[in-house]
Amino acid sequence: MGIPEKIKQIEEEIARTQINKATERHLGILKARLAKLRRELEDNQTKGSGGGGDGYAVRKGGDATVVFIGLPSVGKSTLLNKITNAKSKIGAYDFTTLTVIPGVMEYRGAKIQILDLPGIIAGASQGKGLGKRVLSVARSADLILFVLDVFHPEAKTLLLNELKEIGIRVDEKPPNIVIEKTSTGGVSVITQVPLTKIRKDTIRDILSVYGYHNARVMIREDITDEQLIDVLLGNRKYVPSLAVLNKIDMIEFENLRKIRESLDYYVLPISAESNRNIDEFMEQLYQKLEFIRIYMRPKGGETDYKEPLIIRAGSTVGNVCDVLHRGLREQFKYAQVWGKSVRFGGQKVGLQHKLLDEDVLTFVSKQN
Ligand SMILES: Nc1nc2c(ncn2[C@@H]2O[C@H](COP(=O)(O)OP(=O)(O)OP(=O)(O)O)[C@@H](O)[C@H]2O)c(=O)[nH]1
Ligand SMILES: [Mg+2]
Repeated sequence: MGIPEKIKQIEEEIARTQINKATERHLGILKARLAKLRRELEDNQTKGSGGGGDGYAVRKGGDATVVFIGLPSVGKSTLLNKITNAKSKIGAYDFTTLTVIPGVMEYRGAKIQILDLPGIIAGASQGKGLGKRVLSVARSADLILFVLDVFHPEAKTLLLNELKEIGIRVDEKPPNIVIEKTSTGGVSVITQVPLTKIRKDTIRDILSVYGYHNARVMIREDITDEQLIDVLLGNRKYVPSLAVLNKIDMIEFENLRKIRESLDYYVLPISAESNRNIDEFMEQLYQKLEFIRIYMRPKGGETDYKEPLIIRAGSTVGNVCDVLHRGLREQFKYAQVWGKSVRFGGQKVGLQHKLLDEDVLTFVSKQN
């Protein structure tokens, strides 16, 4: 039996099996096997096409990358053209955009790369429409923007599922699990919180599907079997998101209120065509990307407050080195920082030091 047939067999068995206490453990094993087979299939496919078959080639640029995901004709290209210098084709028919169209949104000193994609339809992750290649562009995104319209505000659920199928976890954190292989002793599971969604024997079963027969597993949060499988597969991407509801010019305010009430997720109402809420949209995009501004001060010189360096929150002095130029790390002796991240102005810090918004930074290299 080939891999696709095995996958089909397990999928059918899962569909047939009722979920209850008695079948829980068996289902866990089935899910683990299914995920493993799917990855094998994927690996074979990418090998067959020379390894480059996964995704359109787009070089990341700017200070962050945002990817537009939405059904066809919801106004993705209209929105891209509104906020960037790009001229993506707009049409009153589905699949107007056929490839990745990049644009750059300049906002508050940040250059945000925006990628407009072809529309996504149900089954895209299995290759429908322009499918998998389109979705996989989102793997490299710093933020996914769900573009919904007033006619299909519920589409986010479908889009989330398609992304999930290709290994993208939206608005989730990587599960807090550490797995260490050991040479003997079987699988020991150490939990720091009570587990309510998975049993310890299921954990052992799933691990054994992935060839772990001796291991120490440290679990620091209440996880599901799917989350454990994600960790074992190791190729999941965790990407935050924002959602807009476009074409609000086409409905009455009362209707808009009802739509928003019916959704269990937040949407920012906009109209790309009639320019409504676009400023607020750009602001929310910027906020969601969590940038911080760093002012550089040359040693013994004046701070440059005019052109701050824009980096993502959580960045270290070492990250700034990498952004500025290669070789800076090798030359690095120490840095001095003034601002919120230090206890006193001019404090000496190392490469691991985490910077905060509006810090002033001076590099001292080995030569001086
Ligand atoms: N009324 C109204 N129409 C809009 C709005 N935004 C886009 N449109 C129209 O919706 C249609 C589709 O717009 P596109 O920007 O091409 O949509 P898309 O999501 O890029 O579509 P695909 O590339 O096919 O996936 C066009 O006729 C646009 O003029 C809006 O805010 N209000
Ligand atoms: Mg388009």
